[in-house]
Amino acid sequence: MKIEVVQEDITKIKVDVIVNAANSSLLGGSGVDGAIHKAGGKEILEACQHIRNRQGKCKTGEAVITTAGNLPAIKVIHTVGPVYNKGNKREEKLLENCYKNSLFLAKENNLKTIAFPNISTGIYRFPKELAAEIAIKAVQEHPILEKVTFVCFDEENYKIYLNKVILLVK
Ligand code: AR6
Repeated sequence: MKIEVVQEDITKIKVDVIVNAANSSLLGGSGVDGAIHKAGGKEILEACQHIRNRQGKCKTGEAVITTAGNLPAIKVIHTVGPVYNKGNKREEKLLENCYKNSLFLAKENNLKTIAFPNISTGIYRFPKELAAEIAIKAVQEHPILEKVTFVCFDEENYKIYLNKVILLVK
């Protein structure tokens, strides 16, 4: 499985599925969630509302899949990252679950290429370095797709990921 790192707006990435760092309401928010809903259009929100009506809120660490509306991707996986609070192990496990469950859901839907944002490292305040370690490890431990793209938005995350992924290749 190929792993790549780019600095981009995830709404512009052309892969089979992009992942959204959503909240448990699934009804949108700011940050990457806001950007995905804004660029993807109302079809994504309608699909999220449909899921809400069927199953209620999405628990932290879990993932659901919808259309990608007007985005270049085929699908969007919405996963709910943990809010970083005191840094107990549960937050780490929950973040790992976001990556793992998104990969499994992509595989189940016959999607081969996936792009992840840096889940929980914005409004949810997860330390970036630790979040990157968890993300890369989770992906490496589940090499079930053809390609994973880590889409970093801010310079700090981009540098952290570049360092870690390059170290990995060597
Ligand atoms: N493309 C890629 N990455 C982005 C983009 C973008 N267009 N915009 C921001 N990021 P955040 P969280 C990066 O706050 O911490 C929402 O309101 C950003 O630089 O979007 O998981 C939800 O509804 C950061 O590295 O998500 C939830 O309530 C990363 O995306 C809450 O925020 C995640 O930052 C989730 O918080």
